[in-house]
Amino acid sequence: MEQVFSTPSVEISVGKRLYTGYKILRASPQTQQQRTALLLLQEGVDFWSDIGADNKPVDIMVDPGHVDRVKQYLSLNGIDFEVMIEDLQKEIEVENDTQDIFDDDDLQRFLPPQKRDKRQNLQQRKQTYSLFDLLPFVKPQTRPRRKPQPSDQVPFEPSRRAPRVIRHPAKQSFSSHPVSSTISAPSPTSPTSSFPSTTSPGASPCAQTGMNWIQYQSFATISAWLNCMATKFSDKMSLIHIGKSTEGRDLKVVKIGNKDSNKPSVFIDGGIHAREWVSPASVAYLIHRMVETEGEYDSLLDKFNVYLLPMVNPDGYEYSRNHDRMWRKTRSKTGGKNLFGQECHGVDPNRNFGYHWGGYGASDDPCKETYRGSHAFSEPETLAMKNFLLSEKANFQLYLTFHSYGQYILYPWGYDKLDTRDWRDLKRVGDVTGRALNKLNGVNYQIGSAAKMLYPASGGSDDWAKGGAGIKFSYTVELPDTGKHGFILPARHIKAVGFQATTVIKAMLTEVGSYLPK
Ligand code: 0X9
Ligand code: ZN
Repeated sequence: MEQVFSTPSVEISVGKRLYTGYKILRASPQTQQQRTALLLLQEGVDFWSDIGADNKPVDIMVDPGHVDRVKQYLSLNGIDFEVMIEDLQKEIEVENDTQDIFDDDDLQRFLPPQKRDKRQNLQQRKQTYSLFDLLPFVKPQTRPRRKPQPSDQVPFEPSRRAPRVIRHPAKQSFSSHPVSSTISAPSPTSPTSSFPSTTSPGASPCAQTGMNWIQYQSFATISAWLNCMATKFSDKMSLIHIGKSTEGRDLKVVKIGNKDSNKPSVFIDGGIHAREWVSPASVAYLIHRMVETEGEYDSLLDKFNVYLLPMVNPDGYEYSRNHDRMWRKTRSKTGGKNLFGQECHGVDPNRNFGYHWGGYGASDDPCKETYRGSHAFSEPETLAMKNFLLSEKANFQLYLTFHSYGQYILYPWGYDKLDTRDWRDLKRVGDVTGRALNKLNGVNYQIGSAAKMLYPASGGSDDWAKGGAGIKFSYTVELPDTGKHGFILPARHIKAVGFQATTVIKAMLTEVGSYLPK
């Protein structure tokens, strides 16, 4: 592709890379020849998804200077394509807005039916629904299990509202994209409305950290929130420091459950890839629900200990917030330089785990998005996970890692199109989870082995969890959407996607439990 691509013109404003006029094209190759043509294109253009088998569409990010030539190239090769995102920068700028929340009909689904108002004018709506209606820090109002303790600086207080019982969230999805972009909202009966201020009765005791579910949060906020939660809910959760990132950020695992280490356990992580913001947000939401929802998780927590690492790659995440929204990798120094002499930082953490490390789909070029690292577990973040999973005295039965986007439930192997010996068990649990998501959230996930369903990619955490750590049930869940927004999922969807994550964990733990000795 040398003849097509020239020096990259990178627009930067106040230390941030801009994506003005960048387009996301979805190409649908139909033949091997067309896939080969895309492979050549991959040399010079950023792909959001890898080239898979069969006729899987591929999402390509193209800068404005090359849009016409890339379109021509696709047409010349007879490859069908559509424009998924017209101007990436525009999407980035509104992604974390809470302003448009009132303009958005989707939001109506976050509200209880009596509060929905389909055709009121905006001004009226603004008056009708305060922002506090959307604040997440509501204690779902069932009876408290224990009396307030003196150590609770902000004690639980019974709601002035009638108890809300979460039963069967209505089947709802909203889709405005032809390729079934489906994100379901939580039930209208789920606790979405809130008290008018963080100091009000019923507000989360950790709301003052700034944590909420209507915006993507900084690592510092998430970290402060975790510290606060561990203090306020010390009877339910604790923090385990498992190491530090390259830039010195703490990697904190939340442990929920009791001291019985013989119990079967699950490890859940998020934020392996920096730009997949909805992943750490959803794992944080899971922690919130597991800890702050009285009763909802009691029976599962009786059987399982749950370990959660909301952000595996905090350096990359912060880099994606402050400098380059599309950053995927870690931020370690690799020693690599590109054609223009610029240093190439970072390793793809999901190519850095030590099971079939360095095989298909993992690059040895430090300047590539899928750089595997100099050796397996070269990154402090992946090494910390490995050491923890191998040394913690826990009986891990399930490994679950949240990524985005695409709406997939993937199981090993990812390194090659091969089946595990127990693939039927993995598929069964995946299928049950997919059905639960569909029933409860009205959303469709595709289920299959990673290499066959997407593309072969070696060094993934899911493969290592199974092949290296011996955890039978291992899954990568690619959260929403299916491409309308891609990685730039507006923050107003966090709660709905987080709710899907709760459905995943409940279904998986219930099913995995049925494989365990009684
Ligand atoms: O390519 C990846 O690492 C994952 N997709 S993403 O778009 N989030 O980057 C999929 C990983 C699936 N698992 C393995 N290939 N082992
Ligand atoms: Zn990912």
